[in-house]
Amino acid sequence: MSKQFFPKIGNIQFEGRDSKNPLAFKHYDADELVEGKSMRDHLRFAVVYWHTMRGAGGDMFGWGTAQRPWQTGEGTVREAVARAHAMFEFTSKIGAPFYCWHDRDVAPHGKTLAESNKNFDAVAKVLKQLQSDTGIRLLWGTAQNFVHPRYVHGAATSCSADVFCFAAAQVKKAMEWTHELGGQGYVFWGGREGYSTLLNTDMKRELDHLGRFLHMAVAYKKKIGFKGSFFIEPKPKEPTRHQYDSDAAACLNFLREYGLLEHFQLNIEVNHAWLAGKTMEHELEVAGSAGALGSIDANMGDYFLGWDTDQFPTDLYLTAQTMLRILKYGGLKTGGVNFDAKVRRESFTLEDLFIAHIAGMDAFARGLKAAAAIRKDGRIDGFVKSRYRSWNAGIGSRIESGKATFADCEKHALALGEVKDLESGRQELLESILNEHI
Ligand code: XLS
Ligand code: NI
Ligand code: NI
Repeated sequence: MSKQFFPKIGNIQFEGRDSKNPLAFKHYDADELVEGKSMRDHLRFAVVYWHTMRGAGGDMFGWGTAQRPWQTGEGTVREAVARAHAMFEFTSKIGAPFYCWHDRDVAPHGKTLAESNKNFDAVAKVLKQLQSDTGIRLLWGTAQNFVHPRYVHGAATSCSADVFCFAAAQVKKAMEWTHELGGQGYVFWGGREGYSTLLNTDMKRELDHLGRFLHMAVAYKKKIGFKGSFFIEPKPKEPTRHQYDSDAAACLNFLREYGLLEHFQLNIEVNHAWLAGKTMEHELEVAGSAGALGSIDANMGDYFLGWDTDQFPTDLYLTAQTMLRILKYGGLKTGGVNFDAKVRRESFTLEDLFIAHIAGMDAFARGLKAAAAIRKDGRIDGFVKSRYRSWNAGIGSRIESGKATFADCEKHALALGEVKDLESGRQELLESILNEHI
């Protein structure tokens, strides 16, 4: 690798739980086996281009604060190539096997679509080289269909058919490069696919267009022979007031309604779940039970702020509950734990980028170990199983198998006179068992 952007920092090592070194893992030991599989393979960590390389720490009230020597402000392909080197140096040193991008994080917008494509081609070739130099793989690619002013009314759900075509062209290109770079998946996050007021919106027509758009993507996937997974990433709002892919259940319903379910899985993001008024584990359970748990965007929100703060996930209860659901549904296959997270504006040094990822990776390692211990302990699973035992035989099993009628239920209830053996839900006990493992 040419010029180093992090010359003072070497490869981050696992030093064990007693280490006080801020630049070392205390819990994430990539080779350690959990339930017979290495942590590396369970967690499949990915670094994001957008926050980690492009985030400057600006907010509505202040300029960026982040020290990012690769951001020269030129907006050229040359700058983008240097940034690609910074990205791979960082990802190698932190020891993440994967990374993710939006097309326009990687290469600058051109004045025309043709120029944007040319810029993207030039930088994506460098990514290909860097992937082969470092062994880092692409978890997923996506198209940034929300920053440019043309997407003011949405992309696939824009009122303008011209805008739809630009969005389609961008996704087409991003899919081609995802395929060429061996991406494990491709993500659709509906940034501006929603509305601000129904007074100017034909919702049904917009949803039909989104359905068309995704069918076109499925057809193109087949055409180019891309074997990776398609993921939809739910989020209820921000930037739109109402986003169509509002939560896991809404996405699944949409996919089912438009005949797309077999082609998509979900990419569940913690902060988006919270914005939808749901827990992460709820969203994972909804996706998992539908056979559609694909990947996760790992971050968390702030309990006191109502927007996508995208903080690094450092809450052990969150990571433990997340990993419990993921293990329950057989683990991540083509998906991964993608740090769609940004350092706080106050954490502006280069070192903070490492510290934040270490904090997130260690929190997930502990969450994974806690989840495995809870499963091995078996009390929580055992409790849930036993709670439903009235369904295993007699009237319960006849209802489940579809053999019982309302009249049978009535007969059963009349014979009982009253339900006599209701049992406690034991929430506090179960929470304390969870605590034992954290
Ligand atoms: C924004 C989303 C975005 C997607 C990729 O809130 O999380 O970053 O993950 O387009
Ligand atoms: Ni995300
Ligand atoms: Ni987000």
